[in-house]
Amino acid sequence: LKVKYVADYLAIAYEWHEIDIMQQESRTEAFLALNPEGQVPVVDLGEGRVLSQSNAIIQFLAQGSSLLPADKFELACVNQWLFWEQYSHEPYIAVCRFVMEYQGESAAGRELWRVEKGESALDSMEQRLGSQTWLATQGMSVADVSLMAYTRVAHEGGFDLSNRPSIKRWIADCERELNIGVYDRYDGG
Ligand SMILES: N[C@@H](CCC(=O)N[C@@H](CS)C(=O)NCC(=O)O)C(=O)O
Repeated sequence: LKVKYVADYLAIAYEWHEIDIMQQESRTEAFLALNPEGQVPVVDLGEGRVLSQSNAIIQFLAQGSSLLPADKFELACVNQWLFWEQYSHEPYIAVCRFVMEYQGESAAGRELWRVEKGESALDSMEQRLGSQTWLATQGMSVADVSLMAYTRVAHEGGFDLSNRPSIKRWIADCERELNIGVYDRYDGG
């Protein structure tokens, strides 16, 4: 969805191919030829240029736009949050959501250590967003889009945002800026 949000925001045309990982569609010969890791998202840019890793893709798409600063230090600040997302947020928030939404586990069935790390990640974001409108820079950047994607569905992984007003304010800001409805979910179309 991060990729879709960025492409739509920047009015970049694309053809969307839905891959059902639960049906092993990311394990076909054709898919593995695109990404040997067998993971979505993957972007095929043509002429043999294929990119995987969501944050690499959105950073590529956002070059030259308001979502990616030209200033070297500001760019590094964006990268700081993109790396943080992959190491300190996604493995906990997204994985807890996966086990609940896709594997049918209850909140109590989540691994405790992941829950603790996820809560800690949300606490870090709440603190940051209590003093900053956007995570990395003065305006919305790909760091916000990246972190917003799973944070806005964190409740589906058993995380409670109700006591985190700054995160809720920031999600609403991102949704408004990206023109994503509060209850708008990707429907495969
Ligand atoms: N670090 C990667 C993670 C990608 C990832 O975990 N993709 C999941 C779906 S969200 C997937 O394709 N899982 C299938 C599998 O690993 O077999 C990114 O941000 O793009």
